[in-house]
Amino acid sequence: MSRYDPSTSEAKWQAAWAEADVFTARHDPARPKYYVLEMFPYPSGRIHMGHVRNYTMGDVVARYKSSSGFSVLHPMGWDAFGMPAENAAMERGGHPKEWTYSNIADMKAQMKPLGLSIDWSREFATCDPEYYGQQQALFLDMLEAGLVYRKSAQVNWDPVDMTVLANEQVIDGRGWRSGALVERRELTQWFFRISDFAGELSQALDGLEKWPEKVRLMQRNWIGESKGLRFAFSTVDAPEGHDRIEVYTTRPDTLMGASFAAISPDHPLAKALERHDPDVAAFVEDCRRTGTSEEALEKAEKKGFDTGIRVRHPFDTSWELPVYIANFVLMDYGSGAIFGCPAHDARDFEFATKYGLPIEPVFEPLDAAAELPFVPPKSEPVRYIRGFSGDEVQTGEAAVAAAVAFCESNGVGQGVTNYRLRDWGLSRQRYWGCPIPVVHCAACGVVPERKENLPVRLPDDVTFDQPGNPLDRHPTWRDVSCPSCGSPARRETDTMDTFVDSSWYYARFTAPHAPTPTDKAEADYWMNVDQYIGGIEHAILHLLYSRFFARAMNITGHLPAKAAEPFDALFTQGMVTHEIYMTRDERDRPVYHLPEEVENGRVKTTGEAVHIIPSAKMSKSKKNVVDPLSIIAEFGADTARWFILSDSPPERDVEWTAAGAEAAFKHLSRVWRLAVETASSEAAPTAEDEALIRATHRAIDEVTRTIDGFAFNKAVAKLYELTNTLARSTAGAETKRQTMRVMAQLMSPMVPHLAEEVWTLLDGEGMVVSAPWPKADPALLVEDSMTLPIQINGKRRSEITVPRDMPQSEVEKLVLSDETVVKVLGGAAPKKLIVVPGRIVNVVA
Ligand code: ANZ
Ligand code: ZN
Repeated sequence: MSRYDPSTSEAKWQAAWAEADVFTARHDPARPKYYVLEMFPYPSGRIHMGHVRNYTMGDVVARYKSSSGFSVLHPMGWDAFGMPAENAAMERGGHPKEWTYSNIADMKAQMKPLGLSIDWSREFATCDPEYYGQQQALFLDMLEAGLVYRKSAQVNWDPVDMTVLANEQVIDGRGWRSGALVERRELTQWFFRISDFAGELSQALDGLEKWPEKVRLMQRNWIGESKGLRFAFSTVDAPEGHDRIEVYTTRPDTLMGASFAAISPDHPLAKALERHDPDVAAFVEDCRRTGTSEEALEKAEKKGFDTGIRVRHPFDTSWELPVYIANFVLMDYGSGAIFGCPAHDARDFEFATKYGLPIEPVFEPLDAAAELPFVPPKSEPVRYIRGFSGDEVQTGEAAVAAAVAFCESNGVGQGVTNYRLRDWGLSRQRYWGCPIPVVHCAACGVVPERKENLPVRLPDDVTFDQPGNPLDRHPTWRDVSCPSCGSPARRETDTMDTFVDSSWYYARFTAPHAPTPTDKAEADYWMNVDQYIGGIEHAILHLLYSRFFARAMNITGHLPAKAAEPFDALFTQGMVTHEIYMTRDERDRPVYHLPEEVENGRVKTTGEAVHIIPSAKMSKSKKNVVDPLSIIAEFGADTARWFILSDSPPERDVEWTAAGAEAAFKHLSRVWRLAVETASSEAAPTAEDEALIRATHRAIDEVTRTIDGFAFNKAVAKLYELTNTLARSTAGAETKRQTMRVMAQLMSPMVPHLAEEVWTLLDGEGMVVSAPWPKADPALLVEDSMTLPIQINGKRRSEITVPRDMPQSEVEKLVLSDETVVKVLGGAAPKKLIVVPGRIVNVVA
């Protein structure tokens, strides 16, 4: 290759790597292992620049670790179940399975040219029966261990699509696809007992030091640990069996400002009242129409229904508070009942104002009169008018602690820790997911499928011409005999939430074809994932569910205890952005144009000037997308990789520009030209050799450190610098060749194809992919040397050059071995030897 020509070179090296089988992960007990994983993609059919960035980063780490002596596991798979496949089948016909596998084939073909160091022998899709069969085995083990259970729960029901919707799929009270008004329904659903692990999942976040702080914070907030008081009101005039109402409060310090109690529309007391009172029934029915999410409830107008029942205040039994049913009280948080203190809670204030309830402050600001509601941060000192401890001025935090202590010592309730995290509902009334492997038998109830009958396969012969779950109307699949008693029974037709599939795939990669979910020896060797890389959009659910599954897999014997936290280090990369090009049509509506349709600020075909909107995340709707394949076709994969690593720190957004891509290509071409020149040079060694050797070692040191620190842009910058240094250097040919070989090694994680080409040209041994990572010689890194004059008997006679930080005793030794000093002393010890640090050496002979 005399000209830099990635089009032939890249395919050639990819074939050579495959031939040499260099990316197959090997369980080698003699070597340390390194497991690097990028979040596996959903097979939408097209890879985009976000994928390119994500996989390139993982690839840099994988290649670097492999060169550094680690046995590397760098797998890839497909998060392949989910709604889009089913929607495609409904809209365009065809089968979700065909759609999915053909997309996988397409995407894999698009990924291959990137030259990623992936062990493709471990590839799987979560819709492979082999994978989901093991997921079913895992489910059965979790069922046996009590980690999964059934209960009746409120769900968002889309009456047109006949399916349950997640909260995010309900938009303004309507189904996101059908647009139908969503109903709240009570259905029996499967749940993972993740809330049992809430405390542990929250506390263990402290130990995840190699995770971004913001991700830990997001998880912590989602789990939502709070400390408060649980106590019971005694009731007046309540139906039988309801003489107590338990409440949970995080502000027991405000108890003396209580003006009402409120229960959830789903509270047992509300249900009891509903049976006899049509007004209650109507109110409760109305509440159920709003979505089930906390957010929906937060936004909805606060509504209450006065039940006529009262409760006694715990500190003054003659003080009675009315009991309302209120739409903002959730049944599955705390105890589904509250007391309201309108003076110090905005929601209670709105409620009390609406229903004419008293509003009595418990504390005031230190300096001014209180404007109600007064809701200062808990850490702020305030003046208590009606508190529980002697101190008038204290923070909310201190007052809460004092109130809990006071209540406990008076036998009114107990300090408790509560979590916002709910159990994870995994049932989906969908076809394209992992079947839940149980059977419903009239005689035996819920019966687990026998393990030897796994996988419970999805039937292929289904159609999507009717709404609802095709499994429900597939008699030969649905109707089975009970695995326990043999009488006619029905398969569970719900499938699992696709988050289940991605909650343990990292464990399966350690032994993708094992006849059990994992293989102990393999899991022991490969776990944990040393470096996980992905998008911040998965910072909450996916990571939390994975952390739960790792614990569940430990309990069920499928993962070692050390893997309770499966991801040692997490990196969340920034987005790839691009300018948006817009014109307007005759009715002033925006029209967007692809970057390739625009030149010099004008639409190529029409000459119309475009309005340029600043860079934003690449998105099809705004057409600010660049197709990785077209970039590879134009410049090669190495250019795409180099550019996407070069411009910004990996955690920040990177703006894709045509000029940037071109500059990257130019640089790589220059490196190649320099390599060709260097290879044929015959220049003799010069005085410049040492300087170039030093620069080379400094580059080794810096690139190594910056790759280790995930600062790939800095590694790239250093390689630019080394290229310039080499180009300008007048060192001899041999030294230059040595530098060029090191350059090939240092750039091989980023631009692996060009690196192989350069390495070969300069007679590197074997392929650079298998060459050990270069080591910087610490002695050559010491740039900070200094020259000290040596005075002998007051006269300057010589000098020495030493590292600036050399200890005095070492300098003395060097002085005594100086030629002139040795001559003058003639074998005798000096009378005096004084080193003035940084200045001068005095020798008295
Ligand atoms: C009395 C009170 C007075 C409260 C006050 C707040 C301010 P966090 O902190 O998010 O955990 N609450 C308790 N259970 C509830 C439920 N099932 N549905 C709706 N709200 C509920 O929230 C705890 C606070 O939210 C509790 O403290 C309770 O109101 C309310 F000035 O009790 B508080
Ligand atoms: Zn049975």
